[in-house]
Amino acid sequence: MKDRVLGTDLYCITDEGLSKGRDNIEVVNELLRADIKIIQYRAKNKSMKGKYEECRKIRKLTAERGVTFIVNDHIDLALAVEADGVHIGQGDLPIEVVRRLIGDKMIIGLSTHSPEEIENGVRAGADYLGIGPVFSTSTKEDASPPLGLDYLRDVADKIKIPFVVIGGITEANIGSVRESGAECICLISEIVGAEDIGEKIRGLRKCLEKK
Ligand code: TZP
Ligand code: MG
Repeated sequence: MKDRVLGTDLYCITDEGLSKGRDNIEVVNELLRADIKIIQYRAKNKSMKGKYEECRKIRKLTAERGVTFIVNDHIDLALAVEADGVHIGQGDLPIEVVRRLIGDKMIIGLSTHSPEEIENGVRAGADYLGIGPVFSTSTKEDASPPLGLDYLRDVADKIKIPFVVIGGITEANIGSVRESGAECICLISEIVGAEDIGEKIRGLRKCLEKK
């Protein structure tokens, strides 16, 4: 699984509150139809049992298609459904501890917001880093201030492991994110909130092709 951590396309994250009445399973099916290769399950307002039931279904759907499945926040949930990895933040358990719990085969993604966090995350053994928010966003309640494209350009060349850029990315600005050094790009509201998720993904990929 680690041979294809991230890639150079889009990374999609679930958010039922933004999905226009569609549940996470419907959204995941749309993402799979659009040939998305990495999906993260992120659900803030749901019981653990509810999350488990959804993740089990998503694990099955993604495994059938060879799609990488990452669980946000919950190491126990990631283990329980045999996800490919877990994505954690700066306030979660230290990477070394997560690694001890989940072993070497699973992917660990870490959100970062500064060069120091990047350096520490790489040293601690993260498999990939999240860089963001690059632009301002209202999707994440406790998002830190936007880092901007100059920051992205500064760090992109120096990061020695795969990274994904996130936060406020839309069809209008995704080209500038790619031009600033991002290979893998993550969007939440722009994709899950689209009327037609497949069409939105095709539009986003067109913007990337032009770069
Ligand atoms: N982490 C940093 S910004 C963000 C997360 C989870 C939210 C990104 O959502 P959107 O809708 O693509 O701005
Ligand atoms: Mg988190």
